Order: sequence, then C-alpha cells, then structure tokens
Amino acid sequence: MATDQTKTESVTIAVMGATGAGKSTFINLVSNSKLRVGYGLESCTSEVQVAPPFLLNGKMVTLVDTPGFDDTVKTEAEILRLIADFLAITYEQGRRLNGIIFLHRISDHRMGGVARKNFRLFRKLCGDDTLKNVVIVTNMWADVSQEVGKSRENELISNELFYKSALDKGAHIVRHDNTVASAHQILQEIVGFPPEPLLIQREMADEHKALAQTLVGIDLQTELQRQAAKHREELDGLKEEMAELMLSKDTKHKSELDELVDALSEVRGQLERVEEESRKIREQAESDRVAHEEQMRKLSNAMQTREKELRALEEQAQEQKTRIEEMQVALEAAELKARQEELRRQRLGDDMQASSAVYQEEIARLRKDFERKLEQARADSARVRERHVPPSQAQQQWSKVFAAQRERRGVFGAMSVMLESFWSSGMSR
Ligand SMILES: Nc1nc2c(ncn2[C@@H]2O[C@H](COP(=O)(O)OP(=O)(O)OP(=O)(O)O)[C@@H](O)[C@H]2O)c(=O)[nH]1
Ligand SMILES: [Mg+2]
Repeated sequence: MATDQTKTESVTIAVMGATGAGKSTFINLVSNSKLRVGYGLESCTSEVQVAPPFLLNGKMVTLVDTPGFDDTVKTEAEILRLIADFLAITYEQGRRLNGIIFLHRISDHRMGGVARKNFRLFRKLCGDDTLKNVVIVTNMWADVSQEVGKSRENELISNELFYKSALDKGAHIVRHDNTVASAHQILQEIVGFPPEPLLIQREMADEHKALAQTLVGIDLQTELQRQAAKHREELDGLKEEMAELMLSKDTKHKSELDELVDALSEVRGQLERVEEESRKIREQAESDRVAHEEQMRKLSNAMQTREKELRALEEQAQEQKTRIEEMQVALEAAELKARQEELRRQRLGDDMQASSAVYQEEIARLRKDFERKLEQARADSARVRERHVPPSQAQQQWSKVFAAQRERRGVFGAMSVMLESFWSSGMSR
C-alpha cells in the first residue's frame, strides 16, 4: 500500500482565455481527453469542465476547462457566475489552484476592446497576489510569420494596455507550438508553483461575499451600468429625433421614421439585456444560487472521484510491483541455494573420487603384498613337505599374519580365514 509519504501530489490548473483561444485543444493535447473542440464561429465550451487527471513529473495533474467571457451564447455575467462558483466551491473543498493558464492567439490582428475586457475581468478574478501563478500562453504561431508573431509578442509584453502591467507584477509569458512537448514544458513549470488562492476564492469562500460584492463582480456591474447609460442616451436621442419627425408631418420622412423606430427597438432591446444582466448580478436569486452551487459541487465531487480512482489504480500498480519484487528476491535466493547445493555436490563427488583412488591403490598394494607372501608361503610349504621339518620361522610368521588378518573385517578378514585353512591343509599334507 502507498503510504501518505508516497501519496502522489495533486496539482490543479485552470485554463482560461477568450472563446476559440484553444483552451479545450490544449487540454486534450496533454491530458489525452476528448473535450469538445469548436470548429465553427460559435463558442464551444459553455460550462466549466474537468479533464481526467494524468501524471506528470510524478504529480497528478487536473486541468480545468472554462468558457470565455466573450461566449457567443451566455452573457459575461453568466460566465463569471459559472467560473466564480466553481472556484469558490472547489476552494471550500480544500482544492487549491497551482496555476492559471491564460491563452492568447498570436494570430489575432488586434487586441480590441473585448479581448482587453476579457483580460481585465480575468485579472480581477485572480487578484494581483496570484499573478505569479499566471502563465500567459501565446499559441497559433503557425498561422503567422515569425516576424509578425514576434512583433505582436513584443507589443503584448511592452504595452500597458495589454499584458505589461500583469507581467511586471509576476505573471509569465510563454509560447506554445501546439505540440505535446511544448505543452508539457509549460505544465512542468506550473506544477512547481506553490498553490495560491485566487482573489475571488478568498472573497467568496473566506469572506462570504456575494459575487456582486467581489472586485470582479463590481467591475462587471460598473461596466454594465456604463453600457446601460450609453444605451439610455442613445434611446433619448432617438426619441427626440422621432418626435421632431412626427411633428413635421412630412411624409417624405416616413422611411427615416421607420429606421428610427427599428433603431429605437434595437437599443431598447440592448438596454433591457444589459439591465437584466445587471439585475441578475445584484439579486443573485437564492434558488439560482442553490441550484448552481449544487451543480458546481457535483462537478467538484466528480473531480475528487476521478482522482481517487487514479490513486487506487496507482496503489494497485504499486502493490503489484512490490509483489513482483518480492517474488524476484525469493527466486534469486532459491537460485543461489540451488547453485550452492550443486557446488557442494560437485565437491563431494571430487572427494569421493579422490578417496576411491586411494582405496584402489591400497587394495592393489595389499593384493600385491599378499600374493608375494602367498608365493613365499607356498615355497616354504613345499620345502617343509620335502624335508619333513617342523614349521619354519616364515611359517610361524605367516600364522601371525593370519591371526592378525582374522581380526580385520570385510573382504581381507574373509580372505585371511580362507588362506589360513588353505595353508593349514597344505601343511598337514
Ligand atoms: N493553428 C492552431 N489552431 C488551434 C490551436 N489550438 C486550437 N486551435 C483551433 O482553434 C479552434 C478553437 O479551439 P478550441 O479548443 O475549441 O477553443 P476554446 O478556447 O476551447 O473555445 P471555447 O470552448 O469556445 O471557449 C479549433 O478549430 C482548434 O482546432 C493551435 O495551437 N494552433
Ligand atoms: Mg472549449
């Protein structure tokens, strides 16, 4: 089992940027996930999405895909609500962001009002203290010449209207060439960042502020109020013009009047939308908030479940590895023992061969000695028979030899008994 010390560290990185900046593409590239990528003009990702975690540098990395503030369907207020709620709830559940990637297409000809507003909202969401964990990633380099790309990059870095002030306060800027290697390089830097709460997380989770009271919420409301005031002014102007035309009763102004009516209804529509958005941020209907929080909580729980699954798989793999290692050790020990046993047998065999040669030699020597003495005994016996003389000294000696040999066990003892009887019979004849 993996212990707490060996537990893989979790790293969470949010990917933000304008709609169509390539956020989902970047995440798919590194996490091998299949988040939907947009190919049309409409925004694609309109919810916060969590990619399946993957391992990088021994850390479990989870990337969070977000919709752009300039979504083609949802309003800025709705997008802000989605992102803010997700960040606040995950923060409450103890998950910290290690870094935030802000994607920027280097192929964009202009960094116009929408792009600038996007980044302004992003900065107010993060707060200045977290800028050191922000990495501005420029992509789509293949769509421009190096020269043009480089000059745009310089402008982005050095112009106060664009990224200069964020970079001065600790944000980083890097290039991405749409390869896995370059995405890994970017992430490898971020996984080393110590996690830092974003301003919106501190405001909503720690200080229990409503979104409308947060810095980014206030900014958005101010912006909406400015837009509403502008629309109201336009509306007043149009109304005045209309009144004048209607007073003139001149029929040749009929088409102008029609155009004015159209313009009036369009501006009125815009004003209503802006006011509705503004009202939503202010009111933050309780039922909406509860439903929304529930949705975000589910998302956050899904994140934890996926992480647990990965961790369990990792632990299983670790256990199997340990088991295999133990088996290998046992196998090596058994092999060593078998080799030692083989060696011992070989040595024993050599010893036995050596002692058997010694025995053979001894037997041959004894046999030779015996045959010599037997020969001599026969000769003595013949001599005795011829002369009828009492047993010679040799015969007496032989009797002693036989007596000694009788004491010996095994083949020599038996042979001695036989020879003595043979000898005695020879003597008595
Ligand atoms: N040339 C090039 N095209 C890219 C790159 N990254 C993304 N794209 C293309 O840009 C388009 C938009 O990509 P997405 O990944 O859907 O962008 P997104 O930021 O997730 O967009 P939303 O979900 O709408 O916010 C797709 O057609 C991608 O194929 C890149 O690095 N180079
Ligand atoms: Mg997307």
